[in-house]
Amino acid sequence: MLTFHSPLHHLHHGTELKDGGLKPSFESPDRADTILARVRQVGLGPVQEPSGYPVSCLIGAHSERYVRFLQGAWDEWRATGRQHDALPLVWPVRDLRSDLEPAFIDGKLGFYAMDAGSPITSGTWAAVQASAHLALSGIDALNAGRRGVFALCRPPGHHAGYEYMGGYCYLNNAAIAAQRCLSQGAQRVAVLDVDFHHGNGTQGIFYQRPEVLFLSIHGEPLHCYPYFSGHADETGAGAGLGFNANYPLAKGSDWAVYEQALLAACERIRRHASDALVISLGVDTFEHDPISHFRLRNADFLRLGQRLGALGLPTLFVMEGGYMVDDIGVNAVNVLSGFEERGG
Ligand code: SP5
Ligand code: ZN
Repeated sequence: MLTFHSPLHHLHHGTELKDGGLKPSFESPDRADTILARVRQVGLGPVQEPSGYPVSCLIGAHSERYVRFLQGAWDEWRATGRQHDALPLVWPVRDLRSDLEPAFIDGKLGFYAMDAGSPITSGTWAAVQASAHLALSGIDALNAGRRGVFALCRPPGHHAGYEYMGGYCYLNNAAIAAQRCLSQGAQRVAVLDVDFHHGNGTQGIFYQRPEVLFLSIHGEPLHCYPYFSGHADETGAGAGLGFNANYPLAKGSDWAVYEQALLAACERIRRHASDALVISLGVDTFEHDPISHFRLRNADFLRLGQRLGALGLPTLFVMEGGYMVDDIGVNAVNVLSGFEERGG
């Protein structure tokens, strides 16, 4: 399997508000380094750097003004004399105004963020842009005839919405990939999110669109981040009604429980008759993940990959979460190896 990777991810490493204090983020550069090392160790296949793309390839999944904000946020923040990572501190909840973009950076940060987990640092934009380019390059490789491609994205993307960052995510790499797939001629695309956390950003971006089927298997949202989306009754709206499927599972779910949801999701994908499949690949479903609550074991990730391979679709894997760095390489690459056994 072909892997796309960029060393530019190192430019992004920041802090998050956690347990009531500002701490180094769980989402760290050694995550991608460990996965890349494992890709090489097992000889998964060639590793390539991404192509360059214009900013216009990001629009559609995101608004122009949001992308412009991301590009300029660090300079605006620095211009006010601050040197620490930029983090939001006020949000336009419910009855506050959310129709006007604030002019001052502190207001903009809250306007374009869902949480205080996505710091903007001096290197964030360069890393975020490179991460999206990995996903775009992955789609181009599928169009050139590849059957499975791995975009080793970092920062991750699935919590980022049409106009907001959050949950360590800035640009929604999976959504940007699905959007490109459609613009290159695909009629229907499915995005299956297997990260422990609900893919709220991807869901929101495609909620009203029938050509993109979004499915997510995750910790049930009354108890698990992101708390405010991911329930089973969120099934799409307007023309997209029936093209969104959530499979929330109880804390502590193991492979036996997980596999049932996975089989249901696979069946739904078959019915959609998709031309291509994008997998939001989070491995924070691992039993020892420090921030998540499922109980998947190393070998279960192979089984997951086998099920995905059996769908027989051109498939782009986009890296999302996974915070047990010791095992992140083994678990992510197990999914990819399983895929190749059954479908490669
Ligand atoms: C891409 C992705 O997986 N994003 C996840 C973002 C989760 N952010 C909130 C984490 C809160 C964790 N609190 C756990 C405290 C453990 N001591
Ligand atoms: Zn996650």
